[in-house]
Amino acid sequence: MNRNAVWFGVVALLGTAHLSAQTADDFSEWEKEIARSFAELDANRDGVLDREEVGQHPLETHFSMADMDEDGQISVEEFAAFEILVESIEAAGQGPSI
Ligand SMILES: [Ca+2]
Ligand SMILES: [Ca+2]
Repeated sequence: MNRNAVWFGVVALLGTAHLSAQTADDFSEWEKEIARSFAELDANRDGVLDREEVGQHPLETHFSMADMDEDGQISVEEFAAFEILVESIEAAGQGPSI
């Protein structure tokens, strides 16, 4: 199993946990929030984030981790998956803060 397959498995698990913990309304609010944060970072509006756009955002430090398909850009799906991961870590109250 390669690294990406492991990652997608982890994200799928976390996503399921995330969904079950919230109502559908909360989830669509969360989706909107993700889309808004993503749009704020996507300075050139090409629908993906590159390292330059991520800039000072905490995501910059973890760029290669968030970039699951290793194409050098963060898609909205990768961004959402990364946010779920960060929230899960924070909710668990363990690990380094991201
Ligand atoms: Ca962009
Ligand atoms: Ca990518």
